[in-house]
Amino acid sequence: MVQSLDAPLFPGRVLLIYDTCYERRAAKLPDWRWMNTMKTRRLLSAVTLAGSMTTLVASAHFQILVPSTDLAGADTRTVSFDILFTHPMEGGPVMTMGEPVQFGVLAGGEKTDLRETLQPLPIDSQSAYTADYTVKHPGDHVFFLEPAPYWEPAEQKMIIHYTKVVVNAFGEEEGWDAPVGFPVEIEPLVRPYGLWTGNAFRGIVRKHGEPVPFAEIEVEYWNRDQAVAIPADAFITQVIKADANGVFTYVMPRAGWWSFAALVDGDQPMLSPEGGAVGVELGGLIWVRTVDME
Ligand SMILES: [Cu+2]
Repeated sequence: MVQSLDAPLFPGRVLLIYDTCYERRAAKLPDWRWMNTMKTRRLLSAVTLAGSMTTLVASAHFQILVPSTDLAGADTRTVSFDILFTHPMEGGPVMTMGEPVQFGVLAGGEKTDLRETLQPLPIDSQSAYTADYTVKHPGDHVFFLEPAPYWEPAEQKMIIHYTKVVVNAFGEEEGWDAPVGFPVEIEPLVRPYGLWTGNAFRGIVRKHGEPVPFAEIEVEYWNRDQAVAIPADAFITQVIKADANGVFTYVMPRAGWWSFAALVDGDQPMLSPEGGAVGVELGGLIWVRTVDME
């Protein structure tokens, strides 16, 4: 979600370049107190970068697909999912989700369509979902979601975040690296569950199955209850690049859920709700959980 500002910014003229989410958050407030929020400070600092071309890292959207556990067992056979589109490190706002195109599980080499299990669960009046799944047999379960394309007017592009998360059942470790077959997908090079805080996560970014050299990956922590203070905007989204083989590494410094979003451009433009043909951001996301050593 990097946006180039190649138009000159004229002094004395307020040029608003922001995520539509901000607009919605602002609309909920009775006055201009929201001008004091961090997001607005980021906006204003971008505006004051007058003159030539600069780069604004817009707030990062992430598709959340987070289960109640990554380790299903006798006491946790039923796994519940949080499914929402938001900015996980900032703790919001929530962006509305259309009806998902795919939601399913890949286990034992077979895919099962789980769309019928999706339950609408609006958050802050925005469409989001939950779903329950009871594991039936041991082994790795790769849950996957293809959300409806999301129109981001501020960036004039459609966004599709193909998202997966792996849940192990009853300790049989088989299948965690099986590809879902998304157009862009992260192949984990680390077993993506049972991870300690401080472990490194590694993966290969693949587009149509082929590694993507120097792919860009955004990393965010799901900062539930805003437990982590954000000292400066640069801490919200960690930005890393893959190497020449499409392989990336990131060390996760805190217990909780982490998301890795490999971002590539779609091959084909899409029609926006406003009518024009626009570019498409394709994300390949994987969520992993870290646990503190006690
Ligand atoms: Cu957003």
